[in-house]
Amino acid sequence: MKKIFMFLVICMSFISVITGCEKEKSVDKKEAKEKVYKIATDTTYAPFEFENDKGELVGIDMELLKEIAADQGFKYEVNVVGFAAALTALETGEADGVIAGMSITEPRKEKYDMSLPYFDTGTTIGVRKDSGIKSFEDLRGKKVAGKVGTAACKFAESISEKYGFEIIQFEDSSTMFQDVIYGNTAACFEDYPVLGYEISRGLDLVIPFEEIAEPTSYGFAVMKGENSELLDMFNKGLSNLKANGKYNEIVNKYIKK
Ligand code: ASN
Repeated sequence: MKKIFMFLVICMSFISVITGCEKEKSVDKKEAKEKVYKIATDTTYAPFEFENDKGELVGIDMELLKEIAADQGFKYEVNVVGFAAALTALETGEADGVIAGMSITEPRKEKYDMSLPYFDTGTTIGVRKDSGIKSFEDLRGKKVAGKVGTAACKFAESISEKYGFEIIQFEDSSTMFQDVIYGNTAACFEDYPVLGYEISRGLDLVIPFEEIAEPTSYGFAVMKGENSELLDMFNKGLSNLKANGKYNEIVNKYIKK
């Protein structure tokens, strides 16, 4: 009899633990739908985030975020702060998430939780047509440009000693591109989808070789262990958009084959 009683007590407490958890989970979900998530992003980083002729913030990231939020039913606001500042905002809790053409890299995965990959990328360089630069070797003794905190700039740092060049850092990609056009720096290190897109819309630079350094993919980031419900919704929404054709629709709008 005593044994049966003990068994019942254990069962009851187990059930209350389970229902307790369930309750918390459903409150979390409700909160997630009511909360206005703060999403930080880069300044001009076409075709992922940039202002169109009408002054509207558009791009693959912006449209994916909009459709994912609609699909998953969450609210958000976007803060355009620049890439390094977006990461700082995430780290200080001013932002809940970052979408900014952000590469999924090993060091970042230690600090942030990153979504499923949503776009292939990798690093290349942009140079002036008349520069004669055809390889990293040709950068010896020269100044090159990189954007603060980016994977491309970290890659430049990793090979700067080997190829003997100095890196000048910029806060945003457009100023960095202009610096190469003016001839102050000999090359800029940037992601090929971004540089390629800008060249296709008239930026006066060329990509001198085909090899892509450190190929990876873009992902959405939250601080490690935080905002997991937001990351889950992003991943679920992204999968739904891939399945229902909206993902392709958005990408094809910007990248013409
Ligand atoms: N592509 C950059 C990185 O992943 C981010 C950016 O420049 N918006 O580091």
